[in-house]
Amino acid sequence: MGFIPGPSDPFYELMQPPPDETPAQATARQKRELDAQRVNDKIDEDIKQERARAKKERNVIKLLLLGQSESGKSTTLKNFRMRYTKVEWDQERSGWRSVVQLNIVRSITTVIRIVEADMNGEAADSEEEQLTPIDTVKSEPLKFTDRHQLLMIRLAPLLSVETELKRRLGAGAEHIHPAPMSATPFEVPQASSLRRKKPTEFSVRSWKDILENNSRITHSVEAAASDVDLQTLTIAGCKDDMKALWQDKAVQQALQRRGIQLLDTAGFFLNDLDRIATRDYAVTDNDIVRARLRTVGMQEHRLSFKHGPWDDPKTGRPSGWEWRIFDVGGCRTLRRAWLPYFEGVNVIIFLSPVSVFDQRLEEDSRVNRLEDSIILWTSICSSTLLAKTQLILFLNKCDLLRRKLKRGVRVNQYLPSYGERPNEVMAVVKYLREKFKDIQKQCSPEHRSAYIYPTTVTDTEATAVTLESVRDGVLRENLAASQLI
Ligand SMILES: Nc1nc2c(ncn2[C@@H]2O[C@H](COP(=O)(O)OP(=O)(O)OP(=O)(O)O)[C@@H](O)[C@H]2O)c(=O)[nH]1
Ligand SMILES: [Mg+2]
Repeated sequence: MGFIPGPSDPFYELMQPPPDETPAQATARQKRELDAQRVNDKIDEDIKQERARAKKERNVIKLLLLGQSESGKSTTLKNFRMRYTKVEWDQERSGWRSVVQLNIVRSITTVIRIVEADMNGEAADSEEEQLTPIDTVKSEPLKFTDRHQLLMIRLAPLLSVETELKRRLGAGAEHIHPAPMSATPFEVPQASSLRRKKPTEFSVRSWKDILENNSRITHSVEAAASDVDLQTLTIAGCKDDMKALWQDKAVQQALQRRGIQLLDTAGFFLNDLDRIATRDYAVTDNDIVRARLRTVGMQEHRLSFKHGPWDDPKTGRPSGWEWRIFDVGGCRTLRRAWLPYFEGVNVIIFLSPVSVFDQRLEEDSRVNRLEDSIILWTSICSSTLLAKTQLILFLNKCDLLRRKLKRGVRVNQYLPSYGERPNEVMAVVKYLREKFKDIQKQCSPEHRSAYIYPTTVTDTEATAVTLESVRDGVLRENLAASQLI
């Protein structure tokens, strides 16, 4: 309702119609006034809605997970979900079975590819992205026998298993094998058809969707036939041969001389074959956290925390916080897609793996992974769009750093600025912590503090403690910010 001045008000005169107004002019004036009133009402309504939205959104925290590919973004998201959305987590559990199985098959095909390359005398160069020089057993001929050949022929059915698992997992599957879909797992293709260049990694647009589908399929198959699916049967049937190949001395040597540390690669489960390559394999929390499924799309997950700072105006009860966590693909070609999510983001957790100082990017083998991570961090800290965003840094994969240093890899060989500092985990983490902190201080457009955690996000117990601390820190900062609204 607009302001209507009375006769004593100075505006009263101004608001009176002209004394010589004709009836047509009066109608036109009234229409004009009505239109103006409608516009006013619309503006008032918009303002009201914007205020209500801002008030509602006071309880929403937008958190973006960033970092290069394989830095551990999705694994961090899994930790959040395992801890704070247990019901959904359990619902998706059976869907992860195919992912773990696919990870196993992928590891075995990698082993076979290496062995066959060695049998054929192919050069042992640039197989993997490791920069670690290939030294020790370079010139010794490896002793591969008919037994190895036989093992590989017996493992050939895994080819069809891989195709079928990818088909089941759905969109994004890269059909790198020429094996026809109709081939049953028991038809034995030539072992040499397993030989090929390093395959592109299987990826999906959103693992949330495919897991929902996949767990439905798994459930319905189980319910309908109360039987085990063909892929699980084939994998179980190949268990002993997979173990024999993986544990073989000549195979281990072949991997070693190509600088391949399969144990440290994403989605490694070959040491768990006894438990996983079985008909009744039950997926554990730890398996889910370790399973590798590359992200190419954006995934949004929502968590709610019961206790928020505001009372719900309807019930009078405290209304909780809602966290919207966005997980994106970290591969170089996908990074342009990050930009739209910078708008209004409250928190960024940036993951930088500390164990990658001797590795190159898979998507560009000229670029050192640690260097790439530092460049990314610098641009995030410098972004004016993110000037008010709280930055949290996870110096991740501390366990892999420990293993690498134990193997005798020297940091200063790849990072000359590391100098003569001790070649130990604590010292490396401290050095990198200072480096990232300095960049953050120098490049941030506004003053902000750095929250830095050394992490191993596959260690769910330790990560739970970190997440509690992150949660409290984020809530504290955002409470202060939202009180200003
Ligand atoms: N050993 C070890 N493995 C880790 C750690 N963090 C992540 N991983 C593993 O590394 C692999 C890659 O992790 P993801 O979380 O999928 O990486 P991402 O950053 O989401 O990668 P993209 O989706 O390609 O951007 C997975 O198999 C994880 O289990 C860690 O701290 N230690
Ligand atoms: Mg991911």
